[in-house]
Amino acid sequence: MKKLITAIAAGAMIMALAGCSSADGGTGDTGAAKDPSDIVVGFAQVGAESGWRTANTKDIQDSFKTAGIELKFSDAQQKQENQIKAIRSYITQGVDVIAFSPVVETGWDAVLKEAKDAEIPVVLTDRAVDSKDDSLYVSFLGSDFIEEGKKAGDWLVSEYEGQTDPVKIIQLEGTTGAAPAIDRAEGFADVIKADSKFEIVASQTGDFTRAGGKQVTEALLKSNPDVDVIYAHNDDMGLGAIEAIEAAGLVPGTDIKIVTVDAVKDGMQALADGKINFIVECSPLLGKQLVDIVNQVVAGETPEKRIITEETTFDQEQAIAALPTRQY
Ligand code: GZL
Repeated sequence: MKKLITAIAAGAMIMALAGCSSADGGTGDTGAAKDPSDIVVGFAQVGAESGWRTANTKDIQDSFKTAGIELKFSDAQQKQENQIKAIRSYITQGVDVIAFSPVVETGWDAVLKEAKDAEIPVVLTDRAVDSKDDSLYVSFLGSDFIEEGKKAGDWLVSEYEGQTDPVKIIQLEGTTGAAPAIDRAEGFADVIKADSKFEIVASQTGDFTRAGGKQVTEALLKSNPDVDVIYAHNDDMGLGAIEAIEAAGLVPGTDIKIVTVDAVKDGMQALADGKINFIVECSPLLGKQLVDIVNQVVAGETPEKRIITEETTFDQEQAIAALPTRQY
């Protein structure tokens, strides 16, 4: 009898030791960092609509290559249904993490719920979603677009300090429904409303493209020939506006001042040439930070919920100085 009790006790001891020997109590998930070569990430990009987007894509692809992490990549050509399709495909493939830049703010809850049910963490990069349920994504990495709009407004206020005559503004909006378009308009309006001389006489989307900026400016110049300023939500639409202003026989940067957002090389060159007057930077270089977030998530750690990128502003002198070493 004594031997039997000893044997049972020894067996129980062995079972107990086996249970606590693995950090996870035997579930297999130790929470230890996975080898980068075993990690697979699915990235659903907006498209290739602007110089900013091209730089953003390159930086993300280069960063994951350097990290030795497999990146599955899709270009949605600025269509939400294509991004949703890509996310569903990543869920089916069972990737470790999904990351994407939502082309517009709304309409994501269903597919993000599917990712959550599949226990695949989602990271938002660049643009945000308006979902009420922030458990649907682990982190947002990108700029504060309202702040960017405010910086553009602050420049305009300082540029027209002391003037009492009306200042007529055309606003070239980004993609309708996109977080940067909504927020850059909000931040800009918040600042200029302090002085009634500023008036946005027309505001229309150019969809963040150079062609869109040119087309909309051509039309709006016809109906607003005495406009003073163009506020474009990105450099590419500002560069399109330059083409339209010159085609109308006017001098961009002089007859009509232009303030834009992004600070990509082509925009900075136009600023150095005096065709754009001020640029608010919006950094596309999110790749390294996204890799860090992926490594944290895969290791079972919790990244910060909102990570705002560092960025500045440029006037003509600063653009001339920055151009030679500009990365994008
Ligand atoms: C901003 C990004 C915007 C850029 C545009 O973070 O989403 O989209 O400002 C790009 O150039 O098309």
